Amino acid sequence: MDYGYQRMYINAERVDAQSGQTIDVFDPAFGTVIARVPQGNSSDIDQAVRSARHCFDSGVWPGRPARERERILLDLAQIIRRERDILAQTEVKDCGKPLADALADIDEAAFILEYYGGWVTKLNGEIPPTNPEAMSLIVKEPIGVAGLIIPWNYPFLMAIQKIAPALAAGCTCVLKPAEQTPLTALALPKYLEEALLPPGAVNIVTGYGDEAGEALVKHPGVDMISFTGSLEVGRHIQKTAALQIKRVTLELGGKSPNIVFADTNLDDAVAKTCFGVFWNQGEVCSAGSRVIVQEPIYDEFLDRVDNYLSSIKMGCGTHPDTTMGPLISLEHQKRVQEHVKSAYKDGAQCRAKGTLPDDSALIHGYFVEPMVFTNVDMTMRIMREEIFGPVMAVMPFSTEDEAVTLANDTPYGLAAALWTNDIKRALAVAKKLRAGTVWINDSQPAPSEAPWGGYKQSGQGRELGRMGLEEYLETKHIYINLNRGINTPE
Ligand code: TAP
Repeated sequence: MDYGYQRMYINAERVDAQSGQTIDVFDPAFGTVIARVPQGNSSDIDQAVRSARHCFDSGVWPGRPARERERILLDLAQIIRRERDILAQTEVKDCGKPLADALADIDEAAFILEYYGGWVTKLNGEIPPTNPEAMSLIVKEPIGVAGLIIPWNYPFLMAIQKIAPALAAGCTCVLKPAEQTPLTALALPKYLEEALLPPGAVNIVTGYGDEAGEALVKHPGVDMISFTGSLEVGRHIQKTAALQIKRVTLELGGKSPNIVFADTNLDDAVAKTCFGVFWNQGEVCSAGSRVIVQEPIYDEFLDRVDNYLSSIKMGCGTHPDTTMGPLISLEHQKRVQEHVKSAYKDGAQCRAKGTLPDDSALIHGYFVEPMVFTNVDMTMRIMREEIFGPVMAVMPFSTEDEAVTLANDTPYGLAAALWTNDIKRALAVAKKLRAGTVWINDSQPAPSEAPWGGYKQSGQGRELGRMGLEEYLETKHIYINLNRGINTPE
């Protein structure tokens, strides 16, 4: 499938980059070019921010009656549901994930639009009790123009995860998709127009992070940045935005622990622990890649993981049997292979490997076989650094305290999972884990009604749920002196 040349979207027009330059987009299963998109730079970002600024400052979007804004978000959700197959197929070609996973992403994106659409008419303020001679109105207002910067592992879902709360809050926005995966974002404009979103409310600029992304962060017309991506870039963005005291929310990486106590139901624990490491090819910020297993069940746990590994079917995401696709790019494939080399060098042992696709047509795809390492300790890179690939590391523990210490021994704090049949222990350990999400007897569910975000260096702020909406809001206090009459003009 060739997607040809796809334009960016500024002020409801499809536009080229002002420089005329383009970026090639690859199908990671075959390593072939399937599309070209504009290489936007600071001039294009400036146009997009002006468009978003105008739509916001003129009140075209934030001044619209709440029920009309709600309607537009709900209509957009319906359109996305109608177009789910085509969007999911495009997502598979763009980022390699299996079709079933891409369909689930699109469905969740539609739900997120419905969820935040529902909030639009329910953003009440407060009247706190102060003194009888005054009244304080606490009102919520949109922060203004939001710059939205997203990675490549859930391209469409991440785009909607940011656009939906921004619009629900009354903000307008400029989205910069990842350079590797711009195609489903660029499919959005016709749906936005069908839902009757006004020009300028959503603008989409494709381009490189250090050019278009950097310009978005630096632009004085942008009131906040919502960023999802790596710790390194997140840190840089926070520093840059600090010069303008710009609000920044950061959803960064993780090295999530997965603690398996000996009293757990092993069938469930093994299946979901493996899922939590290997789904989406391990390209998941919350992947539970540090598996910590209590000594009495350590050997049996590993035997069962071997079986899981042999059931993984790698291949092209569009094939119905495929359960694991390629990594996103040649560069990322090399990065993951470097991590594997360093694990060997540090003395880790590869316990089991999956098998690469047997289809010769996929020889140039960016595949890396799933792997399980043992003989690891917390000094090794494999236990400390985010790999963002299908690599599991397993180590034994003895006591509950030891498990908690190992789990928290990381600068990250995005998520953690624990497996036990003892509810008292489950809650006690959950409270001690320093992570934004703790799963008890599960791994990876992230319902969009609940907040998502990290402790420590996994980020700041929250996405999803009501808290995710509040990131796009300002709070205003209006104080009324009730001792003074206010005359209503004739
Ligand atoms: P990054 O390299 O950080 O890129 C993320 C986005 O930032 C891309 O759009 C990128 O543009 C852009 N960018 C790069 N440099 C920039 C700069 N100087 N200024 C502004 N924007 C810039 O991450 P990635 O490799 O795409 O994604 C993997 C990382 O994302 C992992 O660390 C993963 O944990 C994290 N992640 C976190 C979460 C949550 S919810 N916490 C979810 C998914 C992924 P280009 O496309 O040009 O590079």
